[in-house]
Amino acid sequence: MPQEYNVDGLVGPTHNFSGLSFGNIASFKNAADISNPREAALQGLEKMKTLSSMGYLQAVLPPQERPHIPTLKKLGFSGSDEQILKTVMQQDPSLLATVSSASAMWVANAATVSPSADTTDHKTHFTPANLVAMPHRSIETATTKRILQSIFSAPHLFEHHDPLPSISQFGDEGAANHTRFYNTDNAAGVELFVYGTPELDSHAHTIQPRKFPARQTLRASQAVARLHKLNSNTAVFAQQNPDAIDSGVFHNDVIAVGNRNCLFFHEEAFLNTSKLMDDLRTRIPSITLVKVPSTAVPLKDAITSYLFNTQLVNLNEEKGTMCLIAPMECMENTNVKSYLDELIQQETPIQDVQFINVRQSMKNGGGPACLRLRVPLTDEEKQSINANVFLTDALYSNLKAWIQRHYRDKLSFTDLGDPELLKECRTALDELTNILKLGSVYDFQLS
Ligand code: SUG
Repeated sequence: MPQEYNVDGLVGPTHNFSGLSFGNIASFKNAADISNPREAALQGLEKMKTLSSMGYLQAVLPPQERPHIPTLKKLGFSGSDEQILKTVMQQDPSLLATVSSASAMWVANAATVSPSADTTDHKTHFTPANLVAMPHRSIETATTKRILQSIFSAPHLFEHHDPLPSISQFGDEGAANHTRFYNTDNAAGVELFVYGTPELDSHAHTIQPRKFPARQTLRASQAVARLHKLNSNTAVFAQQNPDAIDSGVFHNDVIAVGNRNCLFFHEEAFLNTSKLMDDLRTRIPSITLVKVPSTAVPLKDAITSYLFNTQLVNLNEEKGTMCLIAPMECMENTNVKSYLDELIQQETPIQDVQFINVRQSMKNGGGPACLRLRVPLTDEEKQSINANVFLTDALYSNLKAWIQRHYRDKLSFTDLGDPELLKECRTALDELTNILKLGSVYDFQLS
């Protein structure tokens, strides 16, 4: 049986609120607020430390280089980095925000991962998400691939695919729309792929959201399942409820979370809930489906509190009990808090809730689950990894000191054009690749 690692994204030095994500309510609401990158990064690191102290296996993924000068060069800007920043700030300030986002922190969107237990070639497969729906996110993909390859480097154990073609019909948002279930008596799991639009034919009459974009397509989900060598027993597909997308559910992990043989979801999450339930029950007979009614938690409360962007983790492996790692915002929402108080008294696997503070990330629509990529690894796979990415007390202290050394405690839009910020970011990341033993993964290290 593979063991699941929570691999969290470290928040980058340019964490800011630019309102870049259409359809993500928090991102729009907090646009132009002044951010605190240092606090954001420390909150993320404390989350990792908390989970690790609770006994969960924890690792870390690095942030990316921002502002991303190579993207600006591709768009025709030239001169020194300083000149480019100045010109973009004058000519197209919103483009500067686009290339400066620290959005790579939400590593649930970094890639889809299928563990060796599920794949017919018994390798662990990675497909970096192309993130084509959002320009600021689409520039993460190439570096993400290099980082994943550098960490999971053994070719006989790990298969790294290219991102799907960068075309909206193949829009792929990675693990945020992917959940793996498994039975303790069977090493192979079942992988649920949730898509926002069928998009089988651009002229076909399909049920789609009308207001906000559906970021994941069925074609993309099917392609990832094919690349990962899953079959009809191990891959299940379901469509998101378009009305939920139009209410602000831009990824499925905003409205459902699964672990082992339990799916915790809102009743308005899926388009054809009963078919999905049947598909899952056929493949995982022991599955518990915890459906949260709108009468207990209206969709709006689920979205603002991020009740479902929680991490659902095993509490007692033998008993099959689980714990929800929830953002503080769930404690502060009356409907959600009373629902949770009742839930843990009920006969479901979910028997505990722990609240954590990731407010800086939440203000951009990224909760605890967005900040982590789940990577199940066998002992052999774990042993093959030389990068220093597994959280130990020493790595935690190193990363804390590194954040305190390099991160600003205030960032507004005008700071994004400051050439010093770019230098600070590169200096910090150069040091980080040494701490994490990653080699050269950033454009500024490769050019
Ligand atoms: O893609 N927010 C991210 C949040 C991603 C959350 N991830 C998951 N649900 N798995 C997004 O919308 C906002 C950036 C800004 O507005 O400055 C942003 O990119």
